[in-house]
Amino acid sequence: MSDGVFLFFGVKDTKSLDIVKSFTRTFRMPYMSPSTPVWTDNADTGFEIYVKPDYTYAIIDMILHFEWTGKIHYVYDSDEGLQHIQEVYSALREVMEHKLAGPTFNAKIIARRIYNVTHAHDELRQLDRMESDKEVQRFIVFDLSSEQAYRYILRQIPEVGMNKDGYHYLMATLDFAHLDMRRYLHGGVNITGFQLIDLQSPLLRKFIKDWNNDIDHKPPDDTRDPISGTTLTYEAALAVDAVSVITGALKGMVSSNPKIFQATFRRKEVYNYNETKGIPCHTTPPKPWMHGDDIMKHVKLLDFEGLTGRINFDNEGYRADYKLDVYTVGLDNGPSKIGSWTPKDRFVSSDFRNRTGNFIDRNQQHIVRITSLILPPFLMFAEPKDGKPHVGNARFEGYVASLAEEISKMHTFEYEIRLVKDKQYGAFDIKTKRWDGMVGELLYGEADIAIAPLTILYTREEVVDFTKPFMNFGISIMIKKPEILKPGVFSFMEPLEAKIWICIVVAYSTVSLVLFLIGRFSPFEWNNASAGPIDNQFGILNSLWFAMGALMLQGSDACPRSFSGRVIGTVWWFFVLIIISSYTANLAAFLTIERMNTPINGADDLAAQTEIKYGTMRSGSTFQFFNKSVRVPTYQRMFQFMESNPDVFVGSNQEGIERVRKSKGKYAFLLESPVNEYNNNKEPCDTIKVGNNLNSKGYGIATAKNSKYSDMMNMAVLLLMEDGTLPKLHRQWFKDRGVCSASDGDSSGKRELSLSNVAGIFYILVGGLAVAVIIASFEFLCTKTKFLEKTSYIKATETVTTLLSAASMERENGNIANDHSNNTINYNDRQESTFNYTSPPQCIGFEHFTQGQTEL
Ligand code: CWD
Repeated sequence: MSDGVFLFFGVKDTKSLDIVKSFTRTFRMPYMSPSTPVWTDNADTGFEIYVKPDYTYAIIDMILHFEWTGKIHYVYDSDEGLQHIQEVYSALREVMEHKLAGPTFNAKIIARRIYNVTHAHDELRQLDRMESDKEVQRFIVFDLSSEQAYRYILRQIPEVGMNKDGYHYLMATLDFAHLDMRRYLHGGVNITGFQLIDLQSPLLRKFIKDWNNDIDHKPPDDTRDPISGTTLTYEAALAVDAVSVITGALKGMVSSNPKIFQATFRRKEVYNYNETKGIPCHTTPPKPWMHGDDIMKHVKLLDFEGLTGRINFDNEGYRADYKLDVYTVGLDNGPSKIGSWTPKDRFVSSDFRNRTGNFIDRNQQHIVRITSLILPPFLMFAEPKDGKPHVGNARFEGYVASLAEEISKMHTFEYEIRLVKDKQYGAFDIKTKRWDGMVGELLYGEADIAIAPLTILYTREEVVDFTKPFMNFGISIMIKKPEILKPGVFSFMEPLEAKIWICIVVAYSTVSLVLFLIGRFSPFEWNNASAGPIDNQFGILNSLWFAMGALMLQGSDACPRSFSGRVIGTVWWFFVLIIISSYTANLAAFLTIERMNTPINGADDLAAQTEIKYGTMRSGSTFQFFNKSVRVPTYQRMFQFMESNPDVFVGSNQEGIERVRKSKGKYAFLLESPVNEYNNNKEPCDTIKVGNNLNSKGYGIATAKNSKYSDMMNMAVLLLMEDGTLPKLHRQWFKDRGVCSASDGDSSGKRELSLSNVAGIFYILVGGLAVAVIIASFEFLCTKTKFLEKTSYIKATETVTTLLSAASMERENGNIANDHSNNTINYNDRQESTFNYTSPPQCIGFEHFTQGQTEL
């Protein structure tokens, strides 16, 4: 370092790990290693760059893919190998604990270290003897530290007779295509391994051509690769790529700042911070390398195609998007590619192989494996016929089973419906770095087609192919069906809201008052004395009576005489006309339609409360929808609520629906609309869908990426949609099997009027009668007093009459002048017309008594 270095380039193993780390960290000195990455829990690496990709998870995935259940002998020869065992062991333990590879998968790792490959012979013999049972399949992983070691082991295996049927080897080499497999072609043994360099890559071919032009041509030796004819090992390719990484990073630094190294080079020496020559290790405090951080930054920015595939690094300095081709050698089969492995998609098969890794006879017609899951009415177990259980595809019925049959008829292929092992749709698990569910089965070659309510999602489309949607849907809300509202006795009041009733009362009072005032002030409301007795009909009671008559569409005998009074009458009648028509129009609907007391009418209602809990399926696109809805505050709030109450999530749709049914209205389930609508139409008819769908998505048929089935399935979906088969299947499985009638809870169900609907008007009638009787009693009491008064008045009149007749007699006798002009009598300051009293004007009532002076 004191001579001046830009970065270290060297091998690193577990023994030197701490020293290297300590140096790189203290001096901020990048360290590029072609060794297998050494993973540590300690996060403060920071200055290490690994050009060799990690393949531990590739080993795990191959074990899972071939379902190596039972003992797995893990043979290794270095500390790195030991570290891999630990990772493989803990990953498999997790897979078994969570039954991610099915309930029967059970692998037991037995570690065997070989200290010297020359002694591997004895180890292998011991291993062969251990498993003497001929029927037992022997699974062995070789994780060796050098390519020479693999070559050596491959020479030893036939010597101990372990190159025969029943042996399965997994070589953790990255140079499988370079291994000599000629002695393994006829023994029946299966050997799988990885290949880092893509031997078909044009870049590699160009590199080799250039290289061969640069060096003396040598005749091909017998270690030449049988596939490509190149002898370039992956280690050499990694060295080339490592140099490209360094030059790429330095170029990047210069292009972002052309003067970056100006102060670094002086008199052909490297200076640090313009101060020290090189980077002395003994200064206190240590002076770090001035370009260390910048070099690391530019290394991590690199992304280019190298000889070992795409080269880019993650934040910790490990290769990010690399690809390992997976090759196998089997009976009479030379090394052939069976798929590829990437850190993101994991193992993607490109060949048909059975579970133990044997090739399926290619001439034999392949039975298409359709993966799906049980979810009525998409897929259900068919009822046994005549007590006999069904076999094969007849075990299933439903939309998916019918659709699979239609497609198979169209493209004439044989198929087998299988249920997805983990009952999942398909999500990427960050922990195991694997896709689960149906997507995982397609990706890892365990199924050919997925026909199920599988949502077309961007993340899935990246790893599998989807057809056009065969059904559209949206996320919807299912709640327990609320009680039907009992009609209230005053339900005839419901057509108008309370505010309108109040306004009508206010309008009525105001109109009556204004009419009364106008009656008082308008001279035209008063009968002129010359035209008859002075009279005004619109006292307060008559005004109220007039307005009420109009409101009840009955009218009254009192009519305004003045123009102003008639204007009031006209506008009031018009008002009444509109109000009554509106009321009548609404009344029928309010009395005859049953309504429910629905507490939730949509997502906003759900989000605004916490009393009714709500949740989704724990995995699946519905969960993802809420998880990713960062732009819609309502959905974001809903997800926060669900996350803080994790018990609201359920494992399956059936569980969610059952929970809605049993939670007495305190749980709402968010699920996809077809399943929601189907279940609401099934016994016991106690759930309903509320509100609009929250989004709009489609279910598609999925196939492995670029699979031969992709186009076939897409065409089938389009054809079946166009010829009406898909709508027919939808009707058959979703609509025709419904059992709940509209009256079982449809909010628009019509029915007869019940007494309780109209009971209120009977109450009003009875109440009115009672009030009338009471008032009549008061009237009677009032008039009785009057009657008594009147009786004395009559007596007085009789006296006057007597007097008058006496006077007349006297006049006849010549005593009194004949004067009829003033034949009135004062009675308690009131003058009452006997005619008027016995025959009062209609509808005037008590008013009659208050009119003051009247002629007798
Ligand atoms: N899925 C879901 O997430 N919610 C649902 O209600 C139903 Cl029916 C299914 C799974 C989803 N379709 C997927 O593909 O993930």
